[in-house]
Amino acid sequence: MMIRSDDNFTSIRREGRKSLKIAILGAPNAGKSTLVNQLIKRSICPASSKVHTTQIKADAIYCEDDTQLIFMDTPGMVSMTECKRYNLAGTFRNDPKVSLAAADIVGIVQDAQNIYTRDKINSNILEILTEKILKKIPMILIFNKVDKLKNKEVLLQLVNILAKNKKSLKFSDIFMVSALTGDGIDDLRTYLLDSAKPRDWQYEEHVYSNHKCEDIIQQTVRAKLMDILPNEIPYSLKVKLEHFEPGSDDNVLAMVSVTCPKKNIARLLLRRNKNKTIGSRIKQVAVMAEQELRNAFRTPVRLRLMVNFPT
Ligand SMILES: Nc1nc2c(ncn2[C@@H]2O[C@H](COP(=O)(O)OP(=O)(O)O)[C@@H](O)[C@H]2O)c(=O)[nH]1
Ligand SMILES: [Mg+2]
Repeated sequence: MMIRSDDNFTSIRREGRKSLKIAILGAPNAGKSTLVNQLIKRSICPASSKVHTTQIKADAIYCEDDTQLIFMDTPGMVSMTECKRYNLAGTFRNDPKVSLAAADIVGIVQDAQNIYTRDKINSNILEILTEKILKKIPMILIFNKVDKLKNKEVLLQLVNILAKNKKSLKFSDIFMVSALTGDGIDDLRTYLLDSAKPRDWQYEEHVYSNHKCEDIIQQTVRAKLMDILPNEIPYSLKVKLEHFEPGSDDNVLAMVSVTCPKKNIARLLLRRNKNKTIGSRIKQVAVMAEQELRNAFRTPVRLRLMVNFPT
């Protein structure tokens, strides 16, 4: 009899639960990862000013009251040719499709600042939005980087082109946000919370990512290197977590190695910046990554970076 009453208790507790899986798609650099971080209020999806920062899909989880939102951040959509030319992992082509198949709703992120791409939906995205998917899964359009627009009328024009046209995709709703400043983010989150479906949660309440802490640390260091190093240089570096130690009071200690293909790149990282207050570039990377990881894990993080190069 005890067992049955426990069972009932569990099912009653779970009955009120709701969840929603959101696939976030968009061109490289549209701000997908930054947006997801804002929506879940933690920096667990590494973002940078360069393309191809996100190499593999990640679930980012946000819980509020009875509702669980699962955001599926994806690498930016690339064509087969780009994939081959830049030697990108298969995840770049495949992950957006996998996320799409699991989604309750799709958010297409459009960079409203980019005058070359803002008035059309990325062709690689259109390619994977098959008839079947369009019929089954509702879509929302999210204009990002509106903080960069001096003239907001542009947005109205873009809406007309992308959503009010006979040939355009059907969007259930349109949002205008700045993932950088947080503008419009609360509205979008509330909309998603309200759209959640009654069903059990996929993740336990305390889980906020399906990636391991170790992977988030490594990806964050890589993203900061991408922000701080010029041109193609960061793509040639190997970033590896050498040591990871969850400390006593919930804090984290990590050591990450950065292996450079050439000595002059190592020098670039290690040289003191003359007019910057914080010493070398590698020191700057460590400080920025530490800050972001504190925000991700909500616990103190001590990060050591080590630069290796061929002798
Ligand atoms: N000004 C501005 N920059 C943004 C905004 N959202 C993202 N960014 C920047 O755009 C760049 C690419 O962001 P990221 O999230 O890595 O894009 P992703 O490749 O789509 O995941 C980064 O330098 C971000 O700081 C925004 O709303 N406004
Ligand atoms: Mg990204």
